[in-house]
Amino acid sequence: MSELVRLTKQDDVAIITIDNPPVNALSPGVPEGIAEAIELVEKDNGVVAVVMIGAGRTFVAGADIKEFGKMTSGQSARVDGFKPILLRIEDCRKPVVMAIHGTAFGGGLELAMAGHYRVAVPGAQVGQPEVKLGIIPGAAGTQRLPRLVGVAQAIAMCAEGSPIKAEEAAATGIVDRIVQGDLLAGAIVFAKEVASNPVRKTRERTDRLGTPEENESIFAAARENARKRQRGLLAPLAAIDAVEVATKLPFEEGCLAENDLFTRCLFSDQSKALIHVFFGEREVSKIPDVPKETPVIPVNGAAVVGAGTMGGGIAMVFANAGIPVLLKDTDQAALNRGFASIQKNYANSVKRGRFTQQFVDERLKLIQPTLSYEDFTDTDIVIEAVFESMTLKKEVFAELDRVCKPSAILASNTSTLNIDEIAASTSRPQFVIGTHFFSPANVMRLLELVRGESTGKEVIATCMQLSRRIGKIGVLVGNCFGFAGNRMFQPYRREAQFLVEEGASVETVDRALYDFGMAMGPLATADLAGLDVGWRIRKEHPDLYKPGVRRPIVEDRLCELGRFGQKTGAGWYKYDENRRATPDPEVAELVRKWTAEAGITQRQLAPEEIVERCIYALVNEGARILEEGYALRAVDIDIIYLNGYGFPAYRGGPMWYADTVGLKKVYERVCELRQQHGVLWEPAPLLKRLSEEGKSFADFHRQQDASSA
Ligand code: 3H9
Repeated sequence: MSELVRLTKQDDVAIITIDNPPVNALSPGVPEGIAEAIELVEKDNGVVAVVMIGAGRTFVAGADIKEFGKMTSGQSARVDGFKPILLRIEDCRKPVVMAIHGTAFGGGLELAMAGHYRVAVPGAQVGQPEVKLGIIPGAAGTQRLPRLVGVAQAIAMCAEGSPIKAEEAAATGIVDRIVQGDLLAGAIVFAKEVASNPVRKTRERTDRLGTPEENESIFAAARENARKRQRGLLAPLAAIDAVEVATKLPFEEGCLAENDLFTRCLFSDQSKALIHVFFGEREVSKIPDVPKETPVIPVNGAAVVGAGTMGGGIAMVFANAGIPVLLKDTDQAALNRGFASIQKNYANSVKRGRFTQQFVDERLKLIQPTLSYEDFTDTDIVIEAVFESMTLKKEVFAELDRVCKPSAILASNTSTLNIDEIAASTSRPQFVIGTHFFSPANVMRLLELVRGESTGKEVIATCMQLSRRIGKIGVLVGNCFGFAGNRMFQPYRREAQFLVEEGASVETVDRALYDFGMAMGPLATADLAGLDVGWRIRKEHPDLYKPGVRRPIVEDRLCELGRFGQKTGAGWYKYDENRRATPDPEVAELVRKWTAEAGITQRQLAPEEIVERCIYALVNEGARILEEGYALRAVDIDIIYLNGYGFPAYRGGPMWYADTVGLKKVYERVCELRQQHGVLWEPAPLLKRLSEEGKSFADFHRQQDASSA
């Protein structure tokens, strides 16, 4: 028998244990081992029932996702081998009880549904998360699940991909019993109870499949919902189609239809991109010179300096993770305003059903407002979130250095400023790091961790671990102006403005990028963030612009007119009291006037050119960041853009997208743009080199350790 599957016996119950750490994925050897074990128990007259269970921390977390890459590159043809094994389990004449702890996801739930009964420990989770990988369940999940839980619930699980807890699974019909205490012992007791029952096969059930009349409106609503909430994604619609087939065709034909849809999704660019994202999200936590064993500093209490929007959001992040947090500002009025805004935020979450009142009350108790640094003496980590001014930040850090215990991590939430210069105002630069949260901090998942030249490895390891604990995805970047995310965003935004100055309307530019899949267009995003932020930075850093090189003219002038974006009711758009945007003819008029004065020729711009100019500007700068070592890998940049800048996950991130287009094509277009628009489009050397070598960004691995990032 395969080493990955064990067969043992307790009394007259056979126990099949799947043991493929870390998550018991259905890698080659596992399905075969299960099949072999079923044959053996079928033949063993001393066995009256079977329990199937996962070793270690979980039941089966699904197919081995690494295998999908091999399939789509033609290295393996195993797509459909698992389904006959599931039929074999279902046809076993002895009841098979699936014992679930941890997660039964994807192929894991499909395996569980082929059993005759399912028991689970409280808190275990079951789900069909395949859509998050751009595919649909491929081993009859879309056919068995509606037979167990009904059409509406099956659609919700297959098309949205969100798991449900064992308790809910018991209420909906997936789980037959919740086992308190030891799972294996409970499953064996259950197996003995049902040993003499006739086996019931999920695939033969039709009682929950509904009628065509009932189902019609359910499917219509699901499709509308998927188009709206999972914009641009193909898999959710395919999953709905597959569940619909289950209501119309016999099981075997339904499986064939599911297979067609599954294969089409698996071979799509979207699936490849989303699988890249799955592994990328895990890869970013791996820092070559900060090994897993690096000791971490215990974090039991935090403090935030600055009770503005950002500081308040960060305090909520800590409180939500159950970490007590001090929130400091310089005067009582500012502190009151900050705290009131936190309360309002939480109240909205309760209204929307995200949190219960009790949860919120407990979190609020964890946030302790203060006016004094003297309360910081025992704090493990301080996040400075004051106004973006180097002078002010240095003052704050000097003060923190004075009051905080020697092992405290001193972090700055700066989005652009030099971490080394900030660190130099303390006596402990090895404890200083950048923690760049994204607005709104309590919502956005990205946390850029900025490594200064002295930042200690323990500090990095601690912040990486802390990111996960506070529900963020931490990505380590180097200390350059704007770090990785904002440094790339600058040319992206620059091109968006140039396009408006060359004749595209504000709405046309935003629409083109929205249709590409961005969460918002670049100009609407600028209005949301506040145009004055960049304006202030440009005034503070006139050196960012080279004499004789074109620079955008409109945004600074909008700022001079007091149009700072949403917060002032006007920016690129105008806004009503609910911050709903409408195009502003006044802006169009002003742009015409200012560009005529500047002698900029107006022309028609197609959406393709708009997308290329904005996205290739991102890619070209990303290539520089990568080559200069300010990002560890191309995938780190992708994860930053997906989680902090609304880049569509189904395109994999800007660097993956460029790889998909082909670097040769991207490079040639950048060269054309260089000819048309000048030095701002100088191709990044890495883009040129990889394109000439026929390689991709994914192929780029830095030789030395990435100590600069
Ligand atoms: C599917 O089943 C299709 C079917 O319909 C069948 C068709 C025939 N495969 O996340 P973690 C690795 S599609 C390969 O850090 P956690 C992961 O990369 C699949 N590897 O742990 C990581 O490796 P490393 C449907 C996998 O405790 C390590 O395991 N299933 C897989 O935070 C630990 O993972 C899913 O989509 C896998 N399936 O979370 C479930 N899963 O240490 C995907 C994990 O080298 N998995 N790895 O970086 C998850 O959601 C989470 O991993 C899970 C554990 C919740 C299970």
